[in-house]
Amino acid sequence: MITYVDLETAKAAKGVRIVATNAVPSPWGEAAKALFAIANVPALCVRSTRGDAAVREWMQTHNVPVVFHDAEPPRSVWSQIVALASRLAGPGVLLPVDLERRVETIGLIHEIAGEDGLGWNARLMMIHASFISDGKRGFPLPVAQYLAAKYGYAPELIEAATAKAIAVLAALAGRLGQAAYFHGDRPGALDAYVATFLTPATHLAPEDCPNLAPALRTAFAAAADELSTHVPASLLALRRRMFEHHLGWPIEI
Ligand SMILES: N[C@@H](CCC(=O)N[C@@H](CS)C(=O)NCC(=O)O)C(=O)O
Repeated sequence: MITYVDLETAKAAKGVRIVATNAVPSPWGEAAKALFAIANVPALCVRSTRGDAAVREWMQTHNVPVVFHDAEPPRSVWSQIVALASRLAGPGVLLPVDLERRVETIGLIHEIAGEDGLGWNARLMMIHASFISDGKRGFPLPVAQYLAAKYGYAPELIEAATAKAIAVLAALAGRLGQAAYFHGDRPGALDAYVATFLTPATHLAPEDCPNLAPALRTAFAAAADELSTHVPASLLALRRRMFEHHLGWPIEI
């Protein structure tokens, strides 16, 4: 269960504390919340805004999510967060116990959440949409400029970025096949990442995520314009299953 708290409450608490943005259903942050939710590991969540110096100081890094556990150093990379959640969840809950299947699972999550993965390339597409429309589509221009400098934007990369995003979607559908979840009858880490990283690839109605900042709604819409027709039906069904049965709907940020 995810409980939203203020910064001081989170800092004073033990256990799992997540810092995540409240501006958008950022896939990285939503996936982190989803991991602890489906593992039934209680987690507190602090909503961060970009200019919040106190949260920034606690996070010790430049982007979100950040996950704290007891007095351990903060974790800010998806692989660290998955490893922590998996340890707290117990063997076989979030990641397969079998080594080869675990390697495959982590590899697929890397293709979703890692550098040059689905989320990374969808972000490049949202930045690009902004630049070629003078900020009318995609991110608001200042946000696009800020993100472009941080996350490897170059206009000549967009064609390949789009193709890579589509290839990851196809590979995931191939791996899922007809199954309800990637590893059987219960969701694991890969299901959490697929469900949450599909959010920018599918058109969101305002009521699907009421707190999504209106200026950023166009950003997600730009990625969905390019990707939504390439999301296989089986992945959309998995996403629906995850939100309906495990994560809650509408999306709370
Ligand atoms: N470090 C993260 C990646 C997180 C990430 O890309 N966060 C973006 C998602 S919104 C972010 O915080 N962007 C805003 C910023 O960079 O200020 C991971 O490896 O899991």
